[in-house]
Amino acid sequence: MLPFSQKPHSKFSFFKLLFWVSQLLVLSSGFELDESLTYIWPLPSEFTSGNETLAVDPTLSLSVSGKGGDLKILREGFERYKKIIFKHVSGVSIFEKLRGITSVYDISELRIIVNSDSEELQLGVDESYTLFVAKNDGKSIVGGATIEANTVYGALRGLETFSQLCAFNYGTKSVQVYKAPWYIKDKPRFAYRGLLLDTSRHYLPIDVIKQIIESMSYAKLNVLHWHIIDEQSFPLEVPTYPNLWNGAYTKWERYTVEDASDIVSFAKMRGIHVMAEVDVPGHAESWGAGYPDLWPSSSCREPLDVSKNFTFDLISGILSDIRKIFPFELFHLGGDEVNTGCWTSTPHVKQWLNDRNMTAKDAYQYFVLKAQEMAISKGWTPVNWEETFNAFAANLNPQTVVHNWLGPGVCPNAVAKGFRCIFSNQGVWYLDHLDVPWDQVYNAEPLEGINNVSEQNLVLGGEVCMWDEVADTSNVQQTIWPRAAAAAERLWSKREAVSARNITLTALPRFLYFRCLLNRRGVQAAPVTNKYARQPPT
Ligand code: CP6
Repeated sequence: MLPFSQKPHSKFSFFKLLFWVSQLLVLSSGFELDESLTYIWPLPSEFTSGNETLAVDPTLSLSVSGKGGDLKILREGFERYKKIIFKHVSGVSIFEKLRGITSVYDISELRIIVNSDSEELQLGVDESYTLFVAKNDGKSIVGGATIEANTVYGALRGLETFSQLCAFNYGTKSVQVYKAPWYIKDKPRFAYRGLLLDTSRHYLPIDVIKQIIESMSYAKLNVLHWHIIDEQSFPLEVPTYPNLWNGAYTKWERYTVEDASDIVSFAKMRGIHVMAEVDVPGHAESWGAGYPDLWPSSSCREPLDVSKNFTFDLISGILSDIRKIFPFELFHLGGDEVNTGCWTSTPHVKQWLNDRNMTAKDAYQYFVLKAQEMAISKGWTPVNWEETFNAFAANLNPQTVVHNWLGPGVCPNAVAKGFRCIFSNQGVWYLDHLDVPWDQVYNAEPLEGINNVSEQNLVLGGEVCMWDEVADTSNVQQTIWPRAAAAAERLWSKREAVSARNITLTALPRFLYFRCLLNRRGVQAAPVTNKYARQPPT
């Protein structure tokens, strides 16, 4: 007797039966994750879910309404997310096979309502949204998927969340939403959720910066702090001072004005601000490659020469040129790690200080305040590393945003004095510190030590820092991810939700899932190294 499969024209095939039984098993088992958890990263502020599984049509269409419904940012955002959601759909799914017999998809349309037609992207822009995903029973109007947001940027956050609900089922070869119906009402905890990228220690090509921006949007990070230039290289074109980018490593490792503008508009399409940094007066040795007069002397090349008018003319020229590139209201003027010993040991600078009866510290303050005035006169709000606050808080312009890095202490002091603050404690949020495990990143709390609500409101948020001495194109994404995502949830989600006692149970499985999501989307996120998170001290 021939085995089943070799029987000619057999109607009944054992293997066909096996196939359909396996499909049934796949459909019924569906979920291998802990169903008590919500696999959305960062966790939304309010949500409810159910226990239905819905199938999403790979020809998903967009229907828009509201004043902002026709914005390009929304339409392009939808197309991007459609590619992400259906990335792994190829060949014929079980639903495709059934199509024609009956309407097999539960969700064929995504409705997006955007109330405002403003594309203005400034700090504190409304990023809230609601997302509703339910079975369309054909009668009621609530079925299907609906995002409602006040701004197009809220809609983008809603699209990200929707894309995370859409899981590819490798059994049915289709995209499904588990645990429907979903009702999500979400908004960020902090307005400023940053990532610093340093392009001076290693040059990063434009497309790599774009990939990083794209991946930031997956974690709902919203500020790229672009530390463009530093002592090692000056890769940016400044038309008014065309020799400055002689300080680039090579002429290939440079950003034209057009490149920089391209990055800013790419980020804007994803609801991401770009805050540029021109770090003065320290960290500026590379400026002198084009204009050696900026160096106090050839043996002592930074900080920039405080005694020359040329130094300030040049800074003013840089700021005027790049004001056209960077519309974000915050602008970073650095001010960290200033070795004033170079000034006092250089005769002509020493003379200049003596003539004015100034100490080296006075000169540091003079320099920082002068740079601040320039930034303010060009319509920017200045941000400075915390050393400026630590050295002369009383004289710092009250608009200044203090950027913490030297340990956890400065934000409580800064907000008590009425300054706004950004948290970046190097012990936990410096990504170049490869030995810091994910749970320490996760447990870092920007409002630690700040109990008064009006003072808490002065903390704009926080930022993880990717100093690139240790990274270039070959490993930058692996170094940023997944740990930047731990900070991203801390900055987006409610404090109660991220402060659970046992994050091994509440956050780790979700974090592992998000890391895998990054990998599926083509982001080379590194493994989570300590899966067995330590608990916060009792
Ligand atoms: N470059 C600049 C850096 C750092 C800072 N500013 C830095 C300092 C210490 C560590 C990591 C980075 N490389 N411009 C400090 C704000 Cl551990």
